Amino acid sequence: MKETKYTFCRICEATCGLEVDVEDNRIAAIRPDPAHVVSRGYACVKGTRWDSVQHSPDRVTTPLKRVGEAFVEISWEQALREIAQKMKALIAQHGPETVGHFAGSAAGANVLSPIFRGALYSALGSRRMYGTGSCDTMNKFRVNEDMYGSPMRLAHPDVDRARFMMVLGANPAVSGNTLYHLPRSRERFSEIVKRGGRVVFVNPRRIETASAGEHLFIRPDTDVFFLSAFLNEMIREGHVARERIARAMVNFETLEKTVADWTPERQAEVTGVPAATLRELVRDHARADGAALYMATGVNQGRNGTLCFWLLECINAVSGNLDRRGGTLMGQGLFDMAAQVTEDPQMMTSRDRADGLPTVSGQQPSGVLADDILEGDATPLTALFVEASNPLLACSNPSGRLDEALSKLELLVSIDLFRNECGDLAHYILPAPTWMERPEIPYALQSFAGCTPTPYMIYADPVLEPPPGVRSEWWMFVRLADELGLTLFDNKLASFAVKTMARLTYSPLGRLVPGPRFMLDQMMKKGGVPGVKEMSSQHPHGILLPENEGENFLGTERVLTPHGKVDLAPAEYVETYAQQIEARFEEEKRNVSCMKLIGKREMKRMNTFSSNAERLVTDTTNYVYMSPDDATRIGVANDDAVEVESDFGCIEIPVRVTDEMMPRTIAIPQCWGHKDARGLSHARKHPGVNSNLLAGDGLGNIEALSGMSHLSGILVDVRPAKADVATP
Ligand SMILES: Nc1nc2c(c(=O)[nH]1)N[C@H]1C(S)=C(S)[C@@H](COP(=O)(O)OP(=O)(O)OC[C@H]3O[C@@H](n4cnc5c(=O)[nH]c(N)nc54)[C@H](O)[C@@H]3O)O[C@H]1N2
Ligand SMILES: Nc1nc2c(c(=O)[nH]1)N[C@H]1C(S)=C(S)[C@@H](COP(=O)(O)OP(=O)(O)OC[C@H]3O[C@@H](n4cnc5c(=O)[nH]c(N)nc54)[C@H](O)[C@@H]3O)O[C@H]1N2
Ligand code: SF4
Ligand SMILES: [Mo]
Repeated sequence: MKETKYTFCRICEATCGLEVDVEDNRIAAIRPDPAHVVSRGYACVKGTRWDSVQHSPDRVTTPLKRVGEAFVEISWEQALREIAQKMKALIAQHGPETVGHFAGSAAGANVLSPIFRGALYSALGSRRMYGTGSCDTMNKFRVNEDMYGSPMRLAHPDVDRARFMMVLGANPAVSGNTLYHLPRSRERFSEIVKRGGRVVFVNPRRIETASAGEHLFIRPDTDVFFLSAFLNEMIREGHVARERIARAMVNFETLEKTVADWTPERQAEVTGVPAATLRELVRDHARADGAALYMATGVNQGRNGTLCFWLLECINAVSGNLDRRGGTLMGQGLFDMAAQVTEDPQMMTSRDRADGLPTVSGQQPSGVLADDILEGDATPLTALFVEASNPLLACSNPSGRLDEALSKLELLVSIDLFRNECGDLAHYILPAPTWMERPEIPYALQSFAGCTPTPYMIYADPVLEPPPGVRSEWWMFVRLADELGLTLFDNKLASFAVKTMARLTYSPLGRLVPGPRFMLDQMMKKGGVPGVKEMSSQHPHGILLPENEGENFLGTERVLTPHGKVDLAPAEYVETYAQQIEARFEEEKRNVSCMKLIGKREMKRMNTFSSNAERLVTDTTNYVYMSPDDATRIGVANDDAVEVESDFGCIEIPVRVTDEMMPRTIAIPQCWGHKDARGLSHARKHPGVNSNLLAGDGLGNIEALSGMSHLSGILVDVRPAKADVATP
């Protein structure tokens, strides 16, 4: 019998509402949910064609063990027992820090997994948590901690009331936006223009979202100079909220001094943004009744991600736009996650790695993963769990060094829906449910920190029954702790309770024990919204919560710094800035005519994993995009193959010429390169090229304040390929 169910998509942070027809536990159709309280009938093709992933014949539905080159099916009991035994042996030899964990982007959508993952590793005594957070956003968490007192105290633009917005290094219409909830982004940005405001997208590529406003080219990885000059010009012109600064912020004078040398003319030498344009932007920003600057992945992945986000947040704060309607707001979620994480030393920045690199918000830099395995300091990393990730394609992998490292591990466990490239190297693959098979509320930052201009809550029951052989991630972590004899949550009673719950969950008594649904129910009720039963029966499209009117952060106990004020000039940033910025400027001037490589997200592809969806991906390869000027200079045209070479590797890839690209910049859609994917039958047919073979790893290629990998703005040489073959 066909039944229509309501849920929300968890492929990206837009979490659009979906209407799903289900028949015999299979998806018959997926449509955008017109009644969802925020997405209101918007969903993209990745969401509406999710059935192609969900029902892929390649899905792993039972634990697999590698025996030689082959994978054999084993029971959960055997898998957990053998993995725990191996872990015990390695820990006995090297200590608990020999075990690490790597969480990918899809793990971010899973609200329960981190709670139990954290409990397992804390009981184990290992802080070796890596993840794709150091490919996308660790710099932001670092800055939040230093300026506002907690990595999760994260401001978001009040898009629906702003009258000026500047967006650097993000493409929300394609990406669905990050770290705040913004479905229907193009429409909402267009509204700003209709209200008489301005929206400016600062980007080396004329992006899809730019049609909602204006576009301004900037040379990759030079935003730090642009933002310095913007801030300095703003201060010089007196567009500063003196009373707010005096009342609620510290170190304004230091900030003022730090950027004092940056004039619009000076930044123009390397950014490509004319001085007059910058002045006009500063003027309009100051005039607007509500203005917000936002930056994301493209800038985060540069060499100055932390300094850029610091300057950007300072512009928002000093101009008086932080914590006001139409500016940037600090949301309130079901509970105060930002305050709670300050009590967990693992979540606060530490520098206890031997190489001095920081652990930010609980994550060590993924760019040193290969080093930690191949060259390990006191404790070599010999065992790694990879949850919802495909680091071989997603992370910097200079000339395949990460492949070499992962294949040297004594124990590699992939927790995934599929046998991806990392799974091919794994000793065990543990199959997990898809988001359609989990009960859930939206991403932690939305639900627990209120990062959304439209406060709302939604809960979705599973739309489908998972295959009988798959197990939830939270269950795997609890069962492993059980096998290893660890006490979870530092509390014998709580530990006993969750272990018993896990033991029973997939037994015939499973329906009687409180599971994820119960945990979510408790969280929601404590947070003052209806529980799961009422939400699923009465509010399947979500409920709107009271709007955030601002003026509820500055000067309150929600500022979690020791002095209770916003720190405009954390000492380490000022020092780093003083040490690096002039040298980087000189370097940029020297390199002004060199080519730089950036990434490009595509509508139909979610990182590495939608490439196996037949109904989504029909392109046979990825391309390198370049401007007509560059194509003429290099002497290539559409479909010609070029070699792209960096200090770290060389790839061959066909060309697409487009005036979307800023001259001297090329873009290559990342997360392709599936040629060796034995477990991904569709992706293997159109492998494309892995652009991360060109990215560097190790200490010198990591942003030292936050541990972010340098994945955008990489210097490259581009030349016609020697062989006359267009595709790799
Ligand atoms: N369709 C699709 N959606 C996705 C994903 C996907 O793979 N496909 N991935 C998801 C994930 S994991 C994330 S983290 C988010 C990311 O979402 P976003 O933060 O929006 O990231 P991108 O879409 O990569 O956009 C980054 C932009 O930065 C620009 N850029 C590159 N270098 C620079 C620079 O130095 N300066 C400036 N100013 N701009 C620069 C690029 O041209 C690009 O347009 O998207 C999520 N959503
Ligand atoms: N050059 C360059 N490189 C980049 C980027 C860039 O902009 N430029 N972006 C970076 C960013 S922001 C990110 S986040 C990474 C993305 O890197 P990853 O997070 O590694 O990539 P994904 O393809 O999203 O996820 C990988 C795996 O998660 C599995 N999966 C999906 N859902 C679930 C689930 O619910 N549970 C489990 N257990 N597994 C699941 C999929 O099957 C897939 O095999 O790439 C990074 N790499
Ligand atoms: S925009 Fe993101 S959340 Fe919305 S349907 Fe597409 S992938 Fe899903
Ligand atoms: Mo990401």
